Order: sequence, then C-alpha cells, then structure tokens
Amino acid sequence: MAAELQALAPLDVARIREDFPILARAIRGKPLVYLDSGASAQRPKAVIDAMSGYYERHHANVHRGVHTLSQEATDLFEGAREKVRRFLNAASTREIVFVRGTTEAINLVAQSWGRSRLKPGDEIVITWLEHHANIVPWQMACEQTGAVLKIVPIDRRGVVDHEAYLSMLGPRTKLAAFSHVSNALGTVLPVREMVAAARERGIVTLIDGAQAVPHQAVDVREIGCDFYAFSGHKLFGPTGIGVLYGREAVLAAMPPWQGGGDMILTVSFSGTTYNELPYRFEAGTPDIAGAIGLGAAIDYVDSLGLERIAAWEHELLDYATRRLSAVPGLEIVGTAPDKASLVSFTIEGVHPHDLGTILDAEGIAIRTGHHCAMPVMEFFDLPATARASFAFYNTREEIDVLAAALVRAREMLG
Ligand code: C6P
Repeated sequence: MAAELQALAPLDVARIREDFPILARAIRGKPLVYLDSGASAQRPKAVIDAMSGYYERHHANVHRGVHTLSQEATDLFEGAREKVRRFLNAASTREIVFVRGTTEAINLVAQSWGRSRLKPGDEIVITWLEHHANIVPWQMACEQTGAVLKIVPIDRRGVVDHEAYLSMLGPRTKLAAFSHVSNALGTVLPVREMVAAARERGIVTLIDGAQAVPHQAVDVREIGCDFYAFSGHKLFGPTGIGVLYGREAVLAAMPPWQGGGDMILTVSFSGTTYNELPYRFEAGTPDIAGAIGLGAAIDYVDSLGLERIAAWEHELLDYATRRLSAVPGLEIVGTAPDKASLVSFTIEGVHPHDLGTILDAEGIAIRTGHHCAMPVMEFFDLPATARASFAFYNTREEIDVLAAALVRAREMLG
C-alpha cells in the first residue's frame, strides 16, 4: 500500500495553499500555521465562490416554486446530493440525507431507527474511543428504550480490541456503531472487518466518518455499512451541513424524526402521509448554500485525488511523529500502527491549555482539551492532550515550526 501511494504524482502543496485565502493570514504578527483541521478544516476559494455565486444569482427556496430561481436552486441543491452520492459510491441519491453535521446524523439514527427498533435488554455496541457524538445519542436512546450500551475496550496504543468486539456481538446486539478514524488518537479502525462481523450476525452498523472522509476515499458499498455520517466543515466545506448515508432498505423502514414542510406528501387533520426518501428526513428549508458549498468542496478534493491526499498526509504524519518524538518530555498519545492525519500529545510539566496559548502567540493553531472524547482521556488518565491535526495543505516546514515552538515551551514552563 505504502509503495503504491508513493508511486502517485505528488501534490503541489505550495500551489494548493494559494487556493486557501486564510492560509496567507498572519496571526499575532507570525505566519499562520494551521494545525487544527481535525476540529474544522479551511475552505478553498472555490467553495466560498460557489456559495456566494449561489446567493448572488440563484437563491430561492428549493422543491417549492415553479419559478426559474426556485428551479435553479433545486437543481444546484440536488446536484450537490449527486456529488455526495458519487463521493461515497452510494447506490442512489435516495440514500443521501442532508443534515447539519455528524452529530445530527447520529442523533437522527438514534431517534428514528433507535427508538422504533430497540426494546428493553437490546444491546448497542460502541467502542471506548468514540467522540461524544457517537456516545451520548446512544445513551439517550438507551434511556428511552431500556436498551443497554456495551463498550469495546482499547489498548494503550489506542487500538480497539477486535476479539472483545467479536465477543460482544451477541444475540441481543441490534447495532454496532464506531468511528472510522478516532479524533482524539488518530486510530484508523478496520471498519470493513468490523462491519462484516456485524452483518454476519444480522446487526445494523453505523460508522462515524467525521475524521475519515477528508483523508481517504470512502466507498460505503465496499465497506457494507448501513449508515455512514460525516460533516461538511471537516471536508473543506461549509459549517452547518453534513450527510447521513443510509442504506435504502434500512432508511425506508424508519419513521420520520422531525415533522414539517418538505417531509410530507399530504397533510390533513385526519392523517399525514410522508414524502419519499431522502426528503422524509429533511423537514423544513434545508441549508441550500451549505449543500452547494459541500458539493464544491467534493469537486475540489476530487480534483486533487484522495489517493494523492492520503499519500502526502502519510508523509506528514510520519514526519510529525519523528519530529515531535524528539521534543524533550513529549509523549504521543495514540500510537496505533494504522493512523490518520493527527498527533495527540502531552509535554511533561506543561498543561495542554498553556501550550495552546503559547503556540497561539507564535501563530500556531492546535487544539487542546478532551476533544469531546472524555472516555479516551479517562482511559489514559489525562485531563487533556494537545493535538496537531493535518490536511493536504500543511507542509513539513510548518511541522518544524511546531516542533521548535514546543521545545521553547518546554524550556519556558516544563
Ligand atoms: N470533532 C474535533 O476537534 P460535528 O461537530 O457534528 O461536525 O462533528 C462531531 C464529530 C463526530 N465524530 C468525530 C469523530 C469528530 O471528530 C467530530 C468532531 C471535532 O475533533 C470537534 S469536537
């Protein structure tokens, strides 16, 4: 795999950076070093232009008017849905539901599928490394239905215990829900194997793909999952838009979760009939500009090629792992053999929040805290970590700047 990736023509990162106006900013008098794409990536001008062009020339509400602007807006909105379908290799646009983000996608499944399917004593299996967005909606569904949450352990590297996972898939298990990539540790989970094991036992699967889609090609049919969720803003698109992929047969059997305009066919006081997929799950006026911006982001990522993106980011990750490991007192948290584009770490004697502030003074943006994955912090007995997360627009030089700043921070505070 590594050799195959290296054989691809490399990305022209210097040129790519010109597509991202914000990367030319100075922060506190220093060139911005943006190493927080895991929290939210930056957008290329193509995305910003697609959204402002839509507002300047085509805006109207979708699916509602016969007038030209409404039809143009609908075409652009539905065109974006088709781009998402292709991006995930879903079988049909009926399987692509626009939502606000990963969080809303998982809540939709928990409230619609979960509340209608789960019975007292049923089990939902998740892993110890999940983001709160893939924990709390299931805790709520368990409270509402009497189902029970089972947690697959991880080891000190941040690898999910596969044997334990298999042993937890029992006769009462109705759903297995797990991240594709951990946001706190960088671990890439073997989702194909995990889904296959669940499917063999007739268990529905949901993948939280928030940290995966910006870094690797995802094919939902190859993976075989029933649900796949991601957020536009981590994929170089706008905030406020995201996607729930749902296998058509599973979505079609689910009740709506929010009621209102656009999700109905007919409404009368004697009863209401619901719209077809995917509109049944899209009540109210959607984020039209957001979907169009997400479509433009997908076009942009496709123009670079996810294989080439993955190859460059693997180089960056290897380089960052080497450079950061050499910083005195630094310990990397999350050392799985298969990792995606981030490094979580602590520095002896320096609180991660102080580190974040010191780095900000040098123009370096990283994330510090529990990363909305408090059980991971509990597992490693840490209050917080610092996390540098990369995208294809990052450079080795930026990692050098980070490493030098970390050495100085340790000298100052450690
Ligand atoms: N993680 C991070 O800094 P939303 O907020 O809905 O776009 O995404 C939630 C989410 C769900 N799953 C994973 C694996 C995630 O990483 C995130 C968002 C950000 O790591 C903000 S907490």
